[in-house]
Amino acid sequence: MNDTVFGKILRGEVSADLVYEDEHAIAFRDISPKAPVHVLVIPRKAIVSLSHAMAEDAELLGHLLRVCAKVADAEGLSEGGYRVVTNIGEEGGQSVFHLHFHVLGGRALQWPPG
Ligand code: DGP
Repeated sequence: MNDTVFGKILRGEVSADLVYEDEHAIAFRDISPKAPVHVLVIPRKAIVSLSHAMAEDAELLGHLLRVCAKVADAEGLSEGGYRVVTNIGEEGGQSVFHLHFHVLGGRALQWPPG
């Protein structure tokens, strides 16, 4: 079983500052924010990373991106712009092995990332 701290948040065993939830996804504030707005959007389904998503997850992946945009809008980021990132594997900087999209904004973001 792919149990992670995000699994614990989904089960209510670890508390989180939830900003959105529906049947397939939840969104909550990152514990270590890298921007004034830093929200994580995760599926309820335990998928390890984008690399582990299957063809049958295509609709869910689209939904998660729509949730990212919805959260960004609710956080007031749509006009100024924002970034959506998913880290994959060790070299991609992934530390929690439950698929998640970072929604970052509220300041001018640099490119390329480090
Ligand atoms: P990544 O490095 O891409 O796997 O991002 C994992 C993010 O998860 C990282 O920015 C910190 C955040 N995080 C880790 N543990 C917790 C937690 O218990 N609660 C919350 N809200 N965020 C967490």
